[in-house]
This record gives sequence, structure tokens and C-alpha cells, in this order.
Amino acid sequence: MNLFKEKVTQLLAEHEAFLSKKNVPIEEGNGIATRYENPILTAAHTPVIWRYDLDEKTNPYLMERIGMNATMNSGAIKWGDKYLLVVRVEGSDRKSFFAIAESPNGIDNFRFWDFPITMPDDLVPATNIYDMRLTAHEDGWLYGLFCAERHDSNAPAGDLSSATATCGIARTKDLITWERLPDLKSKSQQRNVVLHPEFVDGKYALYTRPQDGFIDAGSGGGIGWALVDTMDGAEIKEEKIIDSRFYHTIKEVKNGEGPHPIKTDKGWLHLAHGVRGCAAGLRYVLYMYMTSLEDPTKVIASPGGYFLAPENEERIGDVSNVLFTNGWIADEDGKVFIYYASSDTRMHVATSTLDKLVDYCMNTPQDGLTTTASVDTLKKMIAHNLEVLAK
Ligand code: M1P
Repeated sequence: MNLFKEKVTQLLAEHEAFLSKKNVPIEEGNGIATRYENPILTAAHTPVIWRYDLDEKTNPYLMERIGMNATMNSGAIKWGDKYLLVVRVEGSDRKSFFAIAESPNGIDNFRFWDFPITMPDDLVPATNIYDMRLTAHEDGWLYGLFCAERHDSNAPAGDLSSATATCGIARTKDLITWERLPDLKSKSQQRNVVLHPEFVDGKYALYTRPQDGFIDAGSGGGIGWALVDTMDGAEIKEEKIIDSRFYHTIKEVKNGEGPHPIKTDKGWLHLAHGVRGCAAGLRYVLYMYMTSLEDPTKVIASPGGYFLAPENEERIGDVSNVLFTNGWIADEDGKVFIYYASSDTRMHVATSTLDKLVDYCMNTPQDGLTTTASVDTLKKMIAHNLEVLAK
């Protein structure tokens, strides 16, 4: 074997060994969800055949020709007996694209399919697309809703940073061929739009996140709800805020629905991200809430604070101090796989169960919105515990 071939063989073998690494749960934690030792996907997990030209004639030094920067914010679905992520992969050229990674057990051995998703363009092509939420809707289609980002055509000359966020919509039956539908029409910019899995009053229901600008939620009050007649030309005519932002909370600056909620016998279980500001910039954490089965716009449980916030390595990355989620999978036995990204850099999994998450939502005290209320809540728990311990 010549030296080049030997180097290729070694590269492929080392990558295979890296992908095959077993992931193990971290035992200590908050009892709500269990983290795992290793990230499940990083830029280094992307296939060798994406990054290297393996032809000695065109790449004699065997260097990376197409760099990958990050793997993050991934939609998730159980597909047969496989755990699939529609990963936001970001190249070193800053463009994000969607690619599917599959695992036999949901916690390790994730492998990308050979080719990334070919997402057809809308009439006005986007510069960047990212953060897909998957919904297997009762109409029979599997929808992917994502952010379509374009340069703001109203930006003053020389401003190459101002952008607009719109909700892109596509659907598929096999995750390979995607039909692009027109982008969501809305008075405001939109990011973090999610399709509810069931019809409501005969209409498609969307969780929305109205925002005044590309970054600022501004007058957008939180996570919204809108009913639309069709997904093929969807237009928001009326929007109601169902999960509001509040001063001095984990969702003071922004919040956004994660994946679509899971239906339980106690209500719809929601996973979301909340954003606060601080001297170091924005801090993104994950929180949960529940809505009523009879009226999905009515919040019935709202545990105070976050249940997952950046820890250790998770704190550091391209956009530090960020946890973000747009995918989870509930198995038939009630086990839940929460897929989250840290600091816009890598993907992780945390596991829990539907019973635990519903208990967490229903029985965790709400945020009382002031120090006095928080101390009252704490005192009640301490007094109760002292009674229990004294028995
Ligand atoms: O950089 C953190 C996140 O910022 C945005 O989320 P949001 O609109 O809620 O602020 C998105 O760009 C997201 O992709 C990113 O992870």
C-alpha cells in the first residue's frame, strides 16, 4: 500500500473508533434529567468524506478541503427503531445546512448519512437555514419548520449584518426528498416556529415567536400561538401569546418553543429555551411548562426557573453560555431523550421519563417574580422538611 492510501486507511479507522465510543450517564444531577459524559455530536463527528478529498491526485497532502465548524440545534424523531437527528451543521464558511445523523440507542454511535439534505429554495432564496423542528402531523406529512435568514434588503448601504428571520416550511415522507412550501407569512419576523402535531378546530396550529428585529424580540411578548388554514401558503392573521416573558426571570429577554410538545394524559408537555441578559452577554437555559389538553393555549403548569443550564464544557463555544433545544423523542416505555446543543457548538443528550417530567412540571413551585415570594416558597419547603425529618 502506498503512503497516501495508508494515511487514508488510518484516518478512516481513527474516525470509526471515535464514532463508536460508548456514552455513559453522569450519576449526579438534579433528578429531573440525566446528562451523559460525552457530547453526542461535534464537528469532528462529521464524515471524513465530507471534509477530505481522498484522491491523491487532487489532495496530495491529505488536508481538509471543506471545514466543518459545529453541529448543533437538531430536530429529532424516532424512525423505525432508529433515533434520528436533523442536525444543524455549520461549515467553516458559516453556512448552516441540515444533515441526518442516526443512532441505534439515542445516546451514542450517531452516524451521519452520506449526503446532507437538499432543501429546495423558496421563491426568494435564503442565505442561511437552521434549527429545524420536526412534526409528524396527523395529516400524514412529516413537516420541518426552520429559520430562513436573508440579508435585510432595507439595510443602509454598507450594513452587511442586518438580517431578517422568517419561518421556512418543508415536508417529506421519507426524510430524503423534501417539498418546500412557501415561507410563513407574518406581520413580524419569526424564529422558533413549531407545528403542533394535531389539528385544532380543523386548522394547523403553530407555536410562534414574534420578534421586532432579527435578534431582538422587542414587543414580541413571548411564545405565541396561531391557527392557519393550510401549510401550503400559511399566513398568520391572529396571534396570541401563551407563554409570556417576565422581568427578572430566566426568560426576560426572549424565549422560544423547543420541539413540539408531547401529549400526556395530564396535558401537553412543553420544552423551551429562555434568555436573560447579564454583563457577560445573553444566557440561554432550558425550561418546561404544560398546557391543557382541552385548550392548548392555556398554561396549566409552569415550574419556576430552569431545569438545565450550561455546565462545565457546555458553557464555552462559539456563542458561550447557551443551551438550546429543538428536538426530543419519547419512547413507548416512557423514556424521554432530550437533545440539546451547548454554546452553538456541539450536541448532547439528557434522558428522563414522561412521569418524572410531568411530576416536575406539576409539583415544582412557580416563579413568584420577587425575592419576597421566592423566600416564602423556600421557607414553606424548609418548614415542611423539618416536620418530615422530626417524625
Ligand atoms: O445563539 C443562540 C441562539 O440564538 C438564536 O435563538 P433565539 O432566536 O431564541 O435568540 C438562534 O440563532 C439559535 O440558532 C441560536 O442557538
